[in-house]
Amino acid sequence: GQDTSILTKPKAKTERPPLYKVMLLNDDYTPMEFVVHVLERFFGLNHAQAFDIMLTVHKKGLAVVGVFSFEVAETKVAQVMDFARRHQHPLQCTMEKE
Ligand code: NFA
Repeated sequence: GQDTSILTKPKAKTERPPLYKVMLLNDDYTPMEFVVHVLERFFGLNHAQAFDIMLTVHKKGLAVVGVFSFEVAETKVAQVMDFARRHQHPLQCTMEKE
């Protein structure tokens, strides 16, 4: 037809924005109670959920603590990294596209 683009690009899919996994990494020095506090404070987990995820990180080396939009994930990572640095703990928080 007159609109040639419809022949070459017929798919008008409803694209969702990409999601990002936010992960916590294990280390030998950050106190377990501090990690539990971080999970409660920045990820809205209750104490039991926070304790479970902390133990998973401790035993497996890392765990996904939540899945968010880029902007929210970036904010969580920055908040956790800043909080850990201020308390002089080496806790690492990273994000990765799902
Ligand atoms: N491995 C730390 C310890 O034994 C606890 C920890 C858990 C640190 C989860 C970082 C993340 N004190």
